[in-house]
Amino acid sequence: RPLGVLGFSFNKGQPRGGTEQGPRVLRNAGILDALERVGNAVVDHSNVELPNPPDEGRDNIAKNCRAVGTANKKLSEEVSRYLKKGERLLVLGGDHSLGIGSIHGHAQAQPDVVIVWVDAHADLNTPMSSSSGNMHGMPLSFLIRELVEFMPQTPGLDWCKPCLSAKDVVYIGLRDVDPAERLFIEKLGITSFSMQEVDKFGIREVVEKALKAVDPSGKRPIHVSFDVDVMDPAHASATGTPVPGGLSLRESFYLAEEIAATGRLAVLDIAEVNPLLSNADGQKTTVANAVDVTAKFYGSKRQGDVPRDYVIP
Ligand code: DIR
Ligand code: MN
Ligand code: MN
Ligand code: MN
Repeated sequence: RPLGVLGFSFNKGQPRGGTEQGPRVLRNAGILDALERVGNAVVDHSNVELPNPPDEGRDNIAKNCRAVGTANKKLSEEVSRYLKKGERLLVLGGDHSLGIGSIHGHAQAQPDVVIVWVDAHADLNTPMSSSSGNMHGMPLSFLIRELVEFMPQTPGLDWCKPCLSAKDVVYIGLRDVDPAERLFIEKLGITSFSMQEVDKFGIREVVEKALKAVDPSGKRPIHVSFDVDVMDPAHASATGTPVPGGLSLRESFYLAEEIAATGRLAVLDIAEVNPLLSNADGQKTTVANAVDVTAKFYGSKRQGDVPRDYVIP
């Protein structure tokens, strides 16, 4: 199956400029090449065309909700259209509010999708429970059916009907979770492997348990939403909300290699790369590591790869 690539050049789900440059810096770092080298038939669909939204002020508890809603509606439509054409998809963010459109679109095309949310944060706040008002901390609340009773009408997001059950979602890497998010996780019974469980079981058992929890049959399509801040700031400092104590590069690679081995990765989001933060060195390593982890999700292996057209010299 072809691998479509969609850029989502967007920053209004959080307050810092720079995430809109994620797609550009990831492409410049050779992400498409890295994917082709290991046998993927890559089709770059360029960036989702987004309207230039007017300034919204602070009239809603979910900041910039109209811009976030409009952009994500567009993303949802494109994701669903390309999946229905038979492609797999890589979505290059952009801030993590992109989870709304990417997962919504995925669920329209493949209603039995399961979500592996790989992040330091749970991104499960409702507009009311959020203390920041930043929508990159809210995407899952707009998608999970069991949360509808807690959701306000949000301008710009009326199109987004919840399409997931709590049991279709599993977290890996959590270490900065707000009180309401923790309560939702418990109330709804969302399976979660925080960094505490990564320490306790090791990444090998965590990945195995996570995939088993969300899909014991091992047959359903997988959507991985990967926030680069899940990685330790030593490996990904150019991101808006770095949190110490994260996944090592090795743990990140292992997770990606195991997901690749399932053969069921349908959509991968790479979110929250911000090339305007950190320092020159941090920017370089963050982008390089994001590219390397992405390649592992699509078949590149640490044991070594033989490129498709390789000839022994
Ligand atoms: C926090 C931070 N939980 C919030 N969320 C972040 O604003 O809701 N998500 N940084 O990636
Ligand atoms: Mn196209
Ligand atoms: Mn995060
Ligand atoms: Mn996130």
